[in-house]
Amino acid sequence: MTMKHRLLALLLLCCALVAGCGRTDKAGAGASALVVGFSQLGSESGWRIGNTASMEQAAKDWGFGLMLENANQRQDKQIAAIRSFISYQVDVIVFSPIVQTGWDNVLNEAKKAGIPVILMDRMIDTGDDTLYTAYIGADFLAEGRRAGEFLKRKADATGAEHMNIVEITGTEDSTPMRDRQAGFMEAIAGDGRFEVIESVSGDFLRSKGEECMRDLLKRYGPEGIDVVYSHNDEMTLGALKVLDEAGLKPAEDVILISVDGQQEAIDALKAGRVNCIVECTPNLGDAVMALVDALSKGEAIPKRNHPEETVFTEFDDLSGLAPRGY
Ligand code: GYE
Repeated sequence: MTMKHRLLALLLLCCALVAGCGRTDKAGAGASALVVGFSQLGSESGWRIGNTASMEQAAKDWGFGLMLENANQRQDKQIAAIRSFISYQVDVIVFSPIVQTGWDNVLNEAKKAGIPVILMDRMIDTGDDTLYTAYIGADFLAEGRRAGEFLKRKADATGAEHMNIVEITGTEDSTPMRDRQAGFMEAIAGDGRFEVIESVSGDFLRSKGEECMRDLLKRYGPEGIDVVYSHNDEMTLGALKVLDEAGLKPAEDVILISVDGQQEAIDALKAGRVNCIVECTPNLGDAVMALVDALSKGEAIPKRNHPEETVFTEFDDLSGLAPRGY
């Protein structure tokens, strides 16, 4: 960290402390100077931006100071952010690990410093479960299964005998990528109607989703792809652009299954341009801060916490759906 960064961080911390003082927090405990260090992994999607906003709002609502660092998709930056939270002795560290591996060292440092760690949104691979206090995030396996279940329902409805599926995956080695894939494969396993002809990584980015779709279409031709299963809405929106340009009718010529439920994709579903969106909620902030609050009072908290999620499909009446907010 440069001197300038250090001063800025100190200033942010002071603001956080001042903001925390004199405010009645949600739990009614009165003045609170609790500081949460939050390492966000990036701003790659509408989901991620919504998630950051949810954390900021919840910190305000609970009267906690929030030191927020955005790693712009780099694991080394996340590790550096966690180290800075340790040296500032924040009360709790919350972070959203970009990939599953490579966290043991820095988490051991947090443990030695006695700072509890909450994993938010994504999990880590570790042989030592004591390196984090709790995980809060979606059940990505269940999300993948929901995507597969929809496809079976769709195939039943159309009477299709064979479907060529291409999968556009999220960031390699990330929890949602691994488990959305595994859950989907599990749901369609043993059903001879389905063949996954290729999986390519679109890194959860709209631009890469577009690139992947262009390349897949070039290689398999418009007749060669029946289904696109995309691990998030941003990549789906990128793929939609390519299908439009190729003169194909999205959701008719090619079945589109997506994950997240951000407003732009829901609008596309309502317009008949996407077939199914598995919900993944970014609104985790309030539940995270409730865990922080419980920890600060010395209460035991559950190790795994999943929000409730649903699925939106072309078979549903979505006219009453509230604005998504992300
Ligand atoms: O689905 C995607 C984002 O980890 C659940 O990351 C999150 C995923 C989300 O970039 O849009």
